[in-house]
Amino acid sequence: MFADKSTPALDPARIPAHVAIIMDGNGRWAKKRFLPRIAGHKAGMENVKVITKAASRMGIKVLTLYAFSTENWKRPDAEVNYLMSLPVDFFNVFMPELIAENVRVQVMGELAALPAKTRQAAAAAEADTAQNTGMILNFALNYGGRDELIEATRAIATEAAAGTLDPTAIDGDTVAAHLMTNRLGALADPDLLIRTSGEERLSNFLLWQMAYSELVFAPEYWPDFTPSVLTRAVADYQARDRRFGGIDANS
Ligand code: V07
Repeated sequence: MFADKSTPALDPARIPAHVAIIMDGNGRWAKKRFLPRIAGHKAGMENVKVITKAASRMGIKVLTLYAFSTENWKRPDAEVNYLMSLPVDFFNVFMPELIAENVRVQVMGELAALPAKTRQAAAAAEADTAQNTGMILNFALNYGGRDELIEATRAIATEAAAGTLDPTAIDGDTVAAHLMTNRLGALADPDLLIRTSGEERLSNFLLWQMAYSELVFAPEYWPDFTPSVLTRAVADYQARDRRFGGIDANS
């Protein structure tokens, strides 16, 4: 990240189309304030709205947010129950603003394992914003990258065994078409991954899709990740030289 705290100017022609964020540090944010962890998750949810608006106005086309991983079930029951109520709260509180902002909500992950109220809130958020034509706000809920690849492998093997898919024709497009991001079409792969709170790991997020993503690690806890920190992360991205495994014209 930039050493100074000023907000840099962005090149409007090179805004990353797909930005993914691991929203880490809500518990630590709360602890620092002697608050319960769930207060951190509530502040984190408020910040989802703030950053969604900022990203949409910046010209980002897809914002994928890692809201709940398949490993988060290991947390105390009360915390998991609270997390499962957040899509419901989000829907009740923020949906009118998202509709006004022309944002389209999509949800990916192993949704069948979620409580009915959580699944219904996610389905309602998708349905009520399905006509919106602006930024896609893509929530990863009960998502795990390895599980996604296992599921894709199973589906591909099933088609091959049934004779509807020629195994020698399987390529990267075949795999991509069987991932949960296939609905995003050409925008399935994040250009930029941001992880907040200083941790520098992928933690089983979009493994296939992040093969060529630029990674930016921000020290701020998620509730403290402001629109100007987002702007700095995008400026950091714009300062890099993306090669996608090839070599660049200047080298
Ligand atoms: C969650 C708030 C953000 C910080 C990180 C964890 C807590 C928004 C949603 C959500 C999900 C689906 C949907 C609408 C909203 C959410 C969970 C946790 C489980 F359709 N924030 N948020 N879901 N947190």
